[in-house]
Amino acid sequence: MERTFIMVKPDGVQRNLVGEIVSRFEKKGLKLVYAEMTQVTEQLASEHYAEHKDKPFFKDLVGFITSNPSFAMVWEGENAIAIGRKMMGATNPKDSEPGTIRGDFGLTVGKNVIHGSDSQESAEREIALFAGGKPFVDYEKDEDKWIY
Ligand code: RTP
Ligand code: MG
Repeated sequence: MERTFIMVKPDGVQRNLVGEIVSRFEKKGLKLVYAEMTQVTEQLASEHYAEHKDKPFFKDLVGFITSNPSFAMVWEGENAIAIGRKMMGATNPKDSEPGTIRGDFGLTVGKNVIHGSDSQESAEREIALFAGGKPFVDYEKDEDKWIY
């Protein structure tokens, strides 16, 4: 089963959106296998966003993501990566569709509430970065037979 790394960014935590976001993923039918309230360090942020290290917004991005705690999660399910990205909506909330998390709760690209892996490769890398060596909970859900 596919796994994706999803993280409520500091603005989402401060704005009390953790429960709403967890609820949306639960209701979609994905399964939570890891969750942790975490203070992202500068080193972890720089590794996580390494693909953007030469972009003009990199310093602000790292500053923002390390400014306050985030809520890191791993969700499991069929096509979890692509579905997570759809649920988040476009990077810039001005382009995110209503009904998506960024579309419903974001206004600016610098504070866009949520992160989600964008490919299989990113998901594996990000899960290892944030949750490597941490305990994952492997469990069955009865409702899965009504989802699959
Ligand atoms: P994320 O990695 O956080 O899930 O976001 P994403 O894939 O939708 O977008 P990405 O291109 O990976 O950009 C990472 C984050 O950098 C910030 N950003 N700021 N000022 C700007 O023009 C700009 N562009 C991107 C956003 O917070 C974006 O989520
Ligand atoms: Mg990205």
